[in-house]
Amino acid sequence: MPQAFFPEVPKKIVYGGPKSRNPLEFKHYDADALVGGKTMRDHLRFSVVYWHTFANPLGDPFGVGTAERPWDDGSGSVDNAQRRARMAFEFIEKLGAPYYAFHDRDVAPEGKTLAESHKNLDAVVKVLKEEQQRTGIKLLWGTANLFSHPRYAQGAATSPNAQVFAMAAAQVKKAMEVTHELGGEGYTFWGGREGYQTLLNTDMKRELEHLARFLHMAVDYKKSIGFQGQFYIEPKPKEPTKHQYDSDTAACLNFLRTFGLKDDFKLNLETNHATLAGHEMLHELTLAVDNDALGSIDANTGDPLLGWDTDQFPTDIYLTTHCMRKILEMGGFTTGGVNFDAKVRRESFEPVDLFHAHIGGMDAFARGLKIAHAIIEDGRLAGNLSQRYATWDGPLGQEIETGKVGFRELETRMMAQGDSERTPSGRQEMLENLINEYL
Ligand code: XLS
Ligand code: NI
Ligand code: NI
Repeated sequence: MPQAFFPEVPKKIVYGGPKSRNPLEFKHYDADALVGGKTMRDHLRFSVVYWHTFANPLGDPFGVGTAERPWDDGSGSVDNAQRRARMAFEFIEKLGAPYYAFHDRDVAPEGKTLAESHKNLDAVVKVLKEEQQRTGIKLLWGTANLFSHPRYAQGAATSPNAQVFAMAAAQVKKAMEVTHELGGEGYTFWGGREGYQTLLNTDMKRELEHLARFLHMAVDYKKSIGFQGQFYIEPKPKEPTKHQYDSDTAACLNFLRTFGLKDDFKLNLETNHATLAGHEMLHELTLAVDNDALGSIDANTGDPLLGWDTDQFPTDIYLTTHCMRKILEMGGFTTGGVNFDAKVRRESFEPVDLFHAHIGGMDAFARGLKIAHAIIEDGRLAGNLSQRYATWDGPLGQEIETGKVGFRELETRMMAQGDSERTPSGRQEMLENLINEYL
């Protein structure tokens, strides 16, 4: 398929180095370059999302789509979807990303019946499979869209209607099968409309139990078909519902533990969702890593002045540095990757804008990776942290941590001493400066 859809873009986006002024070259992402003995390609495992990049017309609540997508004839036909699949692979191949991700309904149109929807999906999956084989591009994860169709307006697995739950189950079953068929390394459950608008009409306890039942069914089915991919839950606090059940890392961990699902799921963390939850991405990442639950990331960013999920491409090096620092600290991705769940602005309507956006995101993460690696090698940040907790490694701290003492012993000790010593300075500004030394 030589250059059918993006004639203005070279066959391959190459690494031009930091001095390059070519918008269609990488300045920092050099796939084969080694960082700490591992290639950038393997560290970052970049993934392109089908929904925003290939299937989003760029509409907003005030206006229709603006995107010029010459490969799209607007018919919504299977034929059109197959052509879009070829285009998608031309794009990903030129970009040089090793992975992609999709929802069932991004790749193929929903039919009038479930059987027709399954058939449509199979017809496009055939093309996806061919293109994966042709290019070597792999599927990071698949998922099902359980939020666009009107039947899901009041939830899918958490619908007050058991019929809707059954439809969602059938849809996820099929989406898991095609993910398995395409060799997907994971499968994501984002809550979609699993949440509520008002508690006046909602039995929250029952809905959460249904969600858990649904996920247990998914785990059972996964085992029955021999699908080895990692399951992910993707936290998000609001939008589309006022309260989403999978609101943040802490809520997800609590849910997974309560319902005996912790061992079967990891988290797919998205920066913009962290912001909406009132957390920094670093908080979400840290909590996930601490609980052995970080699987993958949806790399994007919000706008600090806007309160919704703007899903912008990440350009902030501070953010990408923190992301990569946590990922390096956990020993790198296994099944996950840096998945660009991001869309170009409505004003950026030309196909070439899709390249600019991804090149910028990949460069921002490549720089984050190099900087994070250097900060870890430097060792001062980690050294400061262990120093700050040094008393916990001493006799008193160890007695407390190992449960050798209780309130009585501690009171006796402090009575004798009169007061505790003062904790040394937290050195926040010095540490912030340390990070900036590397930016
Ligand atoms: C929406 C979510 C969605 C998931 C996949 O906000 O980020 O795109 O990543 O369903
Ligand atoms: Ni996402
Ligand atoms: Ni999002």
